[in-house]
Order: sequence, then C-alpha cells, then structure tokens
Amino acid sequence: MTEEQYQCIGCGAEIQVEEPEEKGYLPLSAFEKGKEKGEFYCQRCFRLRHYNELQDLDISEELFLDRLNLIAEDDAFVIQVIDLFDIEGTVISGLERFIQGQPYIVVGNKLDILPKSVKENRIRHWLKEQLYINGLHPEEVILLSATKQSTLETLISIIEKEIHHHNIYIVGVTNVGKSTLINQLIQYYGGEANIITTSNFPGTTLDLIEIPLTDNNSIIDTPGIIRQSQAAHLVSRQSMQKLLPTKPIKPRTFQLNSNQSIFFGGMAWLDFVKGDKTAFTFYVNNDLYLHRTKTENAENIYQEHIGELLSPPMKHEVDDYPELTSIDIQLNAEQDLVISSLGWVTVNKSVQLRLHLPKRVHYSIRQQMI
Ligand SMILES: Nc1nc2c(ncn2[C@@H]2O[C@H](COP(=O)(O)OP(=O)(O)OP(=O)(O)O)[C@@H](O)[C@H]2O)c(=O)[nH]1
Ligand SMILES: [Mg+2]
Repeated sequence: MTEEQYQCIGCGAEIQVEEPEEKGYLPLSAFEKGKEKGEFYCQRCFRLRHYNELQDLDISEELFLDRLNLIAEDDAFVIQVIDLFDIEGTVISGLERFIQGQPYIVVGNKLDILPKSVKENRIRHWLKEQLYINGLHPEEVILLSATKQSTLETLISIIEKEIHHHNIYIVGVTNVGKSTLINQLIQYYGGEANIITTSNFPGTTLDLIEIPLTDNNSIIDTPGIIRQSQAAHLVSRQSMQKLLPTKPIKPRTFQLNSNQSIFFGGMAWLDFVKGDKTAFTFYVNNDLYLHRTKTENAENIYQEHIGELLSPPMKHEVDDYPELTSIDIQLNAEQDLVISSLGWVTVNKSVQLRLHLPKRVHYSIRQQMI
C-alpha cells in the first residue's frame, strides 16, 4: 500500500498521526477532516495559532543545512532576511558559500522597531558596509517591516522581475520574520491572510513551504537557523518577550561616572571602569529594566536581586541561567557595543568598560548605527 504524504500548510512539517510529541502530528479524526478539506494544520500549529502555546521540539541544524543545499541545486533567487535589532546575531555570513553563487539580496526587517527619528537611507548605507565586513555582497539591500504592507514596494518590484526566471527562497535565522513576510506577499497576490504560522517563538517554521506564484515558479519559506549565541535563547519564551522589542525603541541615556554600573535586567551588566563623565545611550526593549548602581555593589546586588528586581531571567529560571564571565572592552566614541538579542549601547567619549555576560552570548563592537 502506498501512503500519500501531506504537509502542514502552517509550518511545512509532514503530517503524521502516530507520534503526538513529534512534528506534524494530527489526531486521526482531525486528519480525516483535513483530507476532506484538502488542507492541514498540524496540532502544534493549531495550538500556536489559537492559544499562542508552543509545543517544544528538537529542531535539527542539519535539516536547515540540507535545505540550503537544495537551494544551491535549484535555479534560485535568494532573499536573506535579517533582524535590524540583532544584525550580528542574524546575519548568515557563510551564505554565499552555501548557495554557491546564486543571486541574492538582503532584507533588513523590523524597521519599525528602530527609533522614529532614524534616517532610512543612512541606515541602509551603514548596513551595506556591515554586510561587506561580514563578507556579503548582495545585489540589493532593502529595509522594510514585514508587518507593514506599505513598506514592501521595492521588494515586490524585485520579486516581479525575478519570479519569471527563478524560484525565490526566503532564508534566515529563526524569528527574523520570514513567514510574516511571505504571508504579506501571499495576501498581496490575492491569497488568504496569515496562511503560514508565525509567532514570536523561534523555530516556528519546520520545513520548506512552497507557494506557487506563476505556472512555473514559487516563492518558498524555509525553517530558520537556530543561533545559540542569541541571549534570548537562555530564557523562557515569556521572558523573551521582555527582551525583543515590538514597538519603536526609545533610547535611554544615562550620564555615568566611572565606577558606576548598569544592569540589563538580570541578563548581563556593564561596569564603567575608566573615563570622564560620559553619556551612555541604550537601545534595548522599552520594557527591559536598566538598573544603575555603584560598581563596588554590583556583584552583591546581582546575587541578591536576580530573578526579582533584576529580571529576566525570572525567579524560576535563575538556576538554569549560566554564570556570567567578565570581558574588558575599550569602546570609542561613535561605536556601539552590541549584545545579541539584548540590543546595544553607545557612548559619546572613549571609555573603558567591563561587560558581565554569559559566555555563550555573542557580543561585538561596530561602527555606530544611529
Ligand atoms: N515589529 C516587527 N515584528 C515583526 C516584523 N516581522 C515579523 N515580526 C515578528 O517577529 C516574530 C517572528 O516572525 P516569523 O515570521 O514567525 O519569523 P520566522 O523568520 O518565520 O521564524 P521561524 O519560522 O522560527 O524561522 C513574530 O512575532 C512577528 O510578528 C516586523 O516587521 N516588525
Ligand atoms: Mg517561519
């Protein structure tokens, strides 16, 4: 007996009725109903879409790499989506190697979370430079908000041109907004709203989802690559929402003297070790509590208040939260110190800093963004 295969249109997983803990599961009765309707949403997507509840799954990195290989073999045009809030954490610097010379562009998504005052052209120019530094030379760099149809014009004009010759693949790290973007495009081309499941939980899309746009060519959603170096992965999904902005960031400035420290909730802290009185401007989620204290008290305050005054992590997450290691940093005027998925801080004079951060979390210094 040959069994036909069905795919969940929410996440791309192959539908199965046997293992509730695995991806693509549907109880038999729901499976039969789906067959009548000709469309399936797996149980995990159903819960995510209706209750914003996520069933945890082990998601393999291999699958992602395997799918990237498919792109190299296809006649592809690639759109790499990155998150403007966490560029260093979401850029795939090996992309050119993976897709082996296929044409690609980069979309800087979530433009709406940058402070309202920023000049788009300047940011685009700056982003291009950052991409060059990472060894990427895309045909175009576009800034947009996948959640706002009105910002998609430039991208759509590129898609209109390329779709006649290529399948278009949307790739990127998890949670950058790939599926949100495809849903907008589906709607633009007259399809139903929000067909593909999206969520603020990383690892939502599980396999390729192909949306035919012409008789021959499709636009294809892909599962995101999971980056353990993003601080957000160290806490629960609930805490994650305290870290990742959904509204324009309101920069917060502190006039600091040396020997003062600032806590990023309980995720990390920064000591101002040496330098004249300086303005420190933080670009982090508006809901994240920034606590100022004297450096000599910082260690004690951290031990006493992590999980309470200093959160996230929340109280029940503290035991699993990794120890912080300290890193000495020289930060110059017009540079940003960036912490993956926490945000960044910038100064108006050269300063010597000490950053206390879990070892796994990626940080970097870059030319000032804003
Ligand atoms: N503020 C803002 N949020 C966005 C934007 N685009 C997507 N998001 C949010 O980012 C989160 C992730 O979006 P998804 O489309 O599920 O991301 P994905 O890249 O498909 O993620 P995976 O399937 O896990 O790889 C959701 O909460 C979206 O609402 C945007 O332009 N602005
Ligand atoms: Mg997705």
